This record gives sequence, structure tokens and C-alpha cells, in this order.
Amino acid sequence: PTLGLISADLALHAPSQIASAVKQRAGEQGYAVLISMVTDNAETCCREAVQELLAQRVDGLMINVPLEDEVAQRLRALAAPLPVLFLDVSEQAAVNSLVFSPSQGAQLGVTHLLEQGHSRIALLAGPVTSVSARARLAGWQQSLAAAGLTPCAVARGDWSAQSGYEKAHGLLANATKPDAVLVANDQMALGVLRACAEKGIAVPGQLSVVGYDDTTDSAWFTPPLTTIRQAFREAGEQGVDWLTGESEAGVIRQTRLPVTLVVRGSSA
Ligand code: IPT
Repeated sequence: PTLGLISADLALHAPSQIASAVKQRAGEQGYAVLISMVTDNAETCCREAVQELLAQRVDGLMINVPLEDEVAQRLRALAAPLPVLFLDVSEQAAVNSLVFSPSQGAQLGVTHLLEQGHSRIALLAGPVTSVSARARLAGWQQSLAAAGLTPCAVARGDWSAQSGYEKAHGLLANATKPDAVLVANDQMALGVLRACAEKGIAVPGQLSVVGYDDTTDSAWFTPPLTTIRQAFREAGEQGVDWLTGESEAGVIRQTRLPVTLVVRGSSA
């Protein structure tokens, strides 16, 4: 038997760690995995990927590409009656999903910084084309508003370390200097740390940096990164178990996975 995985760019750490877990768990269960990668989440690219995997007669599909609700629903219809599990959709999408709670992650990051006494908090969000990036940004803004604060600056990167580096230079050049920055993923946080090192800004002395993901290298950054952990291995394993197990026909299953705060040296 075979599972199909349609993944966002595997050059990014999070999708590659999910794919690794999927491949390993599926292997343990006697399933092969066919991977189709889309670097563009346009609906046409995703439809082609679904059709390509259907043609190879996969027994179930996992889709880890950021998708709007309606697009996910149309892809599910395209693949029917094959079971399809989505990993990067909103919590509301009417499809089978396994997603980490973005509001909880945002709340954990904001609360951590407020507890450390920060109030000039900058936000470095992910790309507007990613549902999860938008949900994290909205969550940060809501948690800050609940504390009577507004972000002192907002920028958007494209998930890459390079974009984090470039946007950090912009954020740190503003008149109001942030005393902390919430970053939408660890790769961009790596770029922020590099920009700080170049500008002689001490982390965490002058700027606290909080990432998002806890990919396997994040504990090895300088300083080791405080971040919101999404347990990618567990998510990949649960996804495989769901697809290879018994699913009740016609019942939509939406699993929400908790995230946790991992405090390391980049915040104080
Ligand atoms: C999300 C990661 O948090 C982010 O770093 C980036 O890699 C993105 O994936 C790529 O699409 S995790 C996803 C399961 C919401």
C-alpha cells in the first residue's frame, strides 16, 4: 500500500521534518510514501499534484500546503472517495485536518514576553499567502490588545532566514526601538539573530527574540532560541496513523494539536 504526501517546499525545515516523520511511520506500517512537492500553493498546482498521486493509485493523501478553506474543500472533492488529511488549513475548514493551534502559540509567546516586562514588542510575520502565518499574526495582535498594547512595528518575511535578516534590519532601524520581537518561524529568527550580531545588539540584553516551530537546529543557534514548539514528528505520526486506520465514513475529523513554549537563551 502507498500514501501520498503533497508538501510545501521541502527546503524549509518544518515541511521537511514532517515529511521525515511521515516517511518513517508509514514505513513501520508497511506503507510506501510518494511525495509531490509544490513550491506554489496556487490551486492549479495543488490540483495537478493530487491528480498525479491519484494516477499512481495511492491509498490515502496527506496535504501539507497552506490552503484557503474553499480550496481545501475542492481538493478533497477532487480526491474523493480517497481519505485526505490536511495539515495546513484554518481550524474552521470543513475537511479532515490535523493542525497546531495558532492562537495558543501566539498567546504563549506574548504572555512570555509580558512576564519578562517587555512592552515595545515588534512582530515579524510569515507570508500573507499562508493561512497559518496570518493566524499567528492575528493571535499576536489579539493577545497584545487584551493586554492593552499594540505592536511597536510589524513586518512580513517569506519564512527564510534571509528574509528574517533583511526585515530585522528594517525593524531595528525604526525610531521606537523594540525591546522584544516575536518571529513567525525559527528560520526567520535565525536571520534576526544574525542582524542583531552585526548591529551589536545584545540578545537577550537589548532585544528578546522568540521564534516559532522548534525545529531540530533551533537549540543550536547563538544564543539558543526560545520558541513555540510544534511537535512535527508527532504530527506526522498521528497523520499516518489516521490515514492507515479505520475512518468513519462521512465524519469529518478535526484534530487540534497543542503547542508548548520552550524557554532558552534568546529571551529574558
Ligand atoms: C509552517 C512552519 O511553521 C513555517 O516555519 C513554514 O515552514 C511553513 O510551515 C511552510 O509552509 S508549519 C505548518 C504545518 C503550518
